[in-house]
Amino acid sequence: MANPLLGIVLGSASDSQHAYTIGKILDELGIPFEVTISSAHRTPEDVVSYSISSKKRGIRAIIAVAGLSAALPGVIAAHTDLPVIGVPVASGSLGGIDALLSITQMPPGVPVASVGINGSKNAAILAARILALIDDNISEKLAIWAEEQKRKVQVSRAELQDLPLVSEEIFTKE
Ligand code: RP5
Repeated sequence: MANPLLGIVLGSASDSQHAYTIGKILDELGIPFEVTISSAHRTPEDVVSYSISSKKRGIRAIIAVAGLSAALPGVIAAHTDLPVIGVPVASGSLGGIDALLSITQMPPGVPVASVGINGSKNAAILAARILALIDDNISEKLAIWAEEQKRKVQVSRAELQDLPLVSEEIFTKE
């Protein structure tokens, strides 16, 4: 099995669904990855040691998934110069706005890229685009994947043309 190029860090086991979403896309693109759970607030030492060791172990980008005050992506970015993508999770009273602001409002010099709330699919694709810069195989798979997405939209459009329009049904009833 190939060494992982991408690290996925979840702030909690309750964020696991995002690892599945990300992992599915990475599998499709043939990108080896690893997943861990580590909390910036509950296990800060573990987050630091993971961040410091990642680059030496061959990791080339990190996706950090966290809800609520979501310090995780920022703490990781403070301890590595690898690109870090944050996924703000919709949880708690503020529905993810808290996590989105925490992840995007990093101080100058310690950047974290953020996708939208629950945007784990885009995080996977963005990470793949970063890795594609150093790996032609990933670049080719990404191009094929994008073509497939395009084809799905075109198929949906063609299928729609065969369906009766809702508005037509309404007019028929009158
Ligand atoms: C964050 O708090 C986690 O990333 C999770 O999204 C949220 C709730 O965590 P649990 O209380 O479910 O562990 O740290």
